[in-house]
Amino acid sequence: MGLKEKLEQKIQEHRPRTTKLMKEHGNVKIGEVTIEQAIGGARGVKCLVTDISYLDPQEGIRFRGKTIDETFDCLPKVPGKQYPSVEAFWYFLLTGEAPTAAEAEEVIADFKARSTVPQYVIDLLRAMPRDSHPMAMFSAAIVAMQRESKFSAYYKSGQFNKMEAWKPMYEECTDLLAKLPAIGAYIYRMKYKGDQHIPSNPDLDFGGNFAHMMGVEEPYDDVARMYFILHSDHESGNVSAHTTHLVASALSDAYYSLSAGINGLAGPLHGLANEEVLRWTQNFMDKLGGQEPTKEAVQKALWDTLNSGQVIPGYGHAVLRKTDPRYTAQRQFCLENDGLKDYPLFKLVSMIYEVAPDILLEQGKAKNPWPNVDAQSGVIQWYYGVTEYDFYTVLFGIGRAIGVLANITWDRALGYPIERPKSVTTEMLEEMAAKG
Ligand code: NMX
Ligand code: MLT
Repeated sequence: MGLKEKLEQKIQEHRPRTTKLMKEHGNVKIGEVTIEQAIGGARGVKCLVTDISYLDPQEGIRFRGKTIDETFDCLPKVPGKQYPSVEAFWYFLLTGEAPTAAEAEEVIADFKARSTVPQYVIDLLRAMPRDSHPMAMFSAAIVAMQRESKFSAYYKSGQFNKMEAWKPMYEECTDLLAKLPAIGAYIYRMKYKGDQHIPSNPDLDFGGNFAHMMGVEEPYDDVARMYFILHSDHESGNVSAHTTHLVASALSDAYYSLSAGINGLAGPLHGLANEEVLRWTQNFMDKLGGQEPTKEAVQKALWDTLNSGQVIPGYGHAVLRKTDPRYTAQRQFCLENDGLKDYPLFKLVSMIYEVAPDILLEQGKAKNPWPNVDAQSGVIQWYYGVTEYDFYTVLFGIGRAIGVLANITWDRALGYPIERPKSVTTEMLEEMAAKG
């Protein structure tokens, strides 16, 4: 059974559960909202539903019920490689089942058939000022392809059927995802590699072809697979996932929705933190002027950052209350790699890990003093020669697309309505507060 047929089967099985919950248990309370939550960014308010991933504050992310290690273990690996293909993972996120090697190969072939980037996207990227941020380029490239939308064409066809709408959405999410490695690599080489480009290799999978088009040698292909899978999904409340879902809830197509989500990812409190971590460490190294970093110097630099009103990038989290297992997975990758283990930047990042939590605890503001995914990801990129850190959030964006596109396919499958929470005025809150 192909992926689309398997997905259809899963959707048919799932729909009665959602219908039953809505019809028979729609008035069961799952939480309350306080004034602090209404003003404070809806932290902890349970008002989104997804089965694709779940974030436990202590344990971290599970994809379709599996931890990071279980996820990597259950998926077929690319032959001769350490990590599974992104295509196998896409199958898993969509269906909740690990594909066989043959099923994964089918998805790889399907992605290849959809991977050509239209020339007008290249023209658009070339027309943008070369110093545009890579995330602005990435987002613009995605929204430019809206004219290809199969979902919008279906909506306009006059035959729109809510139960069938996931099909064109699935098609265009796959179309869009399959093109992202080539778009990312084009931006990278246009901006940083003298505008010299490397044509796609049709024999390679998503991660392998990305590494090839970036012009970075093995094992960067496995790094890319690991990186994209780790960054794919973090349940639905984070800014990029929530934005993508929100925009799609208006029946905007995948191009509009993903572009909007990518714009949210570009903020320094969200995905741009991976760029900020490298900017911070490079500034720190520059100030040291070639001297070995000491714990005392790191402590002083972290306090200087806090005292100047800035956050320590890569630390803290809105949900997590422990070290992010995505941080740990990447740290483990470094520790198991002889070159990386002794790499000065890795040692510095490890030293920050030793001192930053205590400093954040002493400062007493951050609810979570532990590192998140962004604190570790740049080191690996840097080690493999991708040192242009303003590109790092594009890497996050390619990964994040896998999760959010799987989510909006399911949004259409389950007929989720337009999202429209209610607002109140400050005066109303004051009245409610007075009543207690
Ligand atoms: N450095 C300094 N202050 C911090 C940090 C940090 N790393 N994390 C939280 N705080 C402060 C926060 O700014 C807030 O201060 P104030 O009361 O003055 O506004 C206070 O601690 C309470 O914030 P929290 O409730 O702990 O965190 P919140 O849920 O509001 O925000 C983040 C979560 C992730 C935005 C926040 O921890 C942060 O800014 N971290 C640094 C940026 C970062 O690493 N972002 C990447 C997150 C993961 N990702 O990839 O998206
Ligand atoms: C993410 O991966 O989206 C970040 O860790 C932020 C979040 O979950 O809020």
